[in-house]
Amino acid sequence: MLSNAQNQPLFPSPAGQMKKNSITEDYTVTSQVLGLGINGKVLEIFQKKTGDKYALKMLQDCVKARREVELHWRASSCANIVRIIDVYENLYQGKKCLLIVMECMDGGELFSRIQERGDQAFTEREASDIMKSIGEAIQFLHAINIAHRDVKPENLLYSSKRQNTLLKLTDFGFAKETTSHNSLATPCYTPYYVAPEVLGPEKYDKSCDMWSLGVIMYILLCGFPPFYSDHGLAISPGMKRRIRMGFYEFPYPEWSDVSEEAKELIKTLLKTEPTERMTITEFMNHPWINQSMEVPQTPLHTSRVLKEEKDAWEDIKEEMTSALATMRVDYEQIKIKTIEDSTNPLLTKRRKKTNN
Ligand code: I85
Repeated sequence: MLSNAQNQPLFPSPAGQMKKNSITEDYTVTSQVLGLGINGKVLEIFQKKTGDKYALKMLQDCVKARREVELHWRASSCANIVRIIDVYENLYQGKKCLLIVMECMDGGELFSRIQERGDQAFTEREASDIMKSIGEAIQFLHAINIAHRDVKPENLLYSSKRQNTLLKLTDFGFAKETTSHNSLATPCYTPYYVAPEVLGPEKYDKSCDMWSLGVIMYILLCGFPPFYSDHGLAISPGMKRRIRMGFYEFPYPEWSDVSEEAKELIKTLLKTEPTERMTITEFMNHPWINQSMEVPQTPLHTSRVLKEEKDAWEDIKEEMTSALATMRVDYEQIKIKTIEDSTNPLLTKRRKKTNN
């Protein structure tokens, strides 16, 4: 079969097969809402055969929903990504729906866990372990050329299996394939001569995930985000400016005892210029990540700050959501710019041809 450099088929068939029978034959669907996403709610359901609990995400069938299912399905074999069990294509209230059955993550969101901790302080080494788990998910995705583009606190959920609690990434609603199929599949040019900009600006989409890693790592180490708005508006002009200019600090007293290594790592993740930002491979090879046993067990202020700032948390989450939305749009525009500004000979030749 034809395949690209990553050995993925060029005409991918869905990673799994959608079921056409009614979901209610196999599962008891409850009205218990586990979470509310922007494009659908997540309900608690039980498999009839086993009585086991699962999570159900309901989406109205459309191109976007199909892309979400397809990309999530491909990513589903990663241990740090919420696993898809089944997908149903059903008619619900006269509308075609895609019903995603997922493993049920019943350990709650990442920062709720840290906030609810007792006296035992959350440490820098624990933060390193958490960042490694999230990194594993991103590494898996980037290796198969998927950018998640919505890595944020509410999409990081814990499973609460007695022995091994695992942190997993969910929601592929904004995920994007970073390889343009047509460029390699269409035999217009010998691949050796293809300029990087012709293959598409995959760097920008992936770098969005790296920025998210930087923000999450920052919050893990102190309990508040690096950028926040001045008047509690979801995203203010001032906040946008600070993000663009890369203005943030490591204030006293929360950051006083945090290692320089951790601060340096954050700085390379929060670089304003997306092309300068660290890649996932560099991140996973960084000593603060891959030698977490050497990371100091310094007690952090995180748990206390999260408790004290409980009321601000909803706003903080909203701010990260809008910052990511802005970034996705901005990177889309960089893409157009780089192609237009390109002086690559192949493109110039093409332009001359089309102008004639
Ligand atoms: N289990 N973003 C916030 C949830 N198991 N959750 C969100 N997009 C998704 C909800 C709104 C994420 O794709 C979401 C998606 C998928 C899930 C999901 C998947 C699997 C869960 C939107 C829970 C849960 C279950 C039991 C208990 C608890 C949580 O959310 C808790 F511990 F919190 F009480």
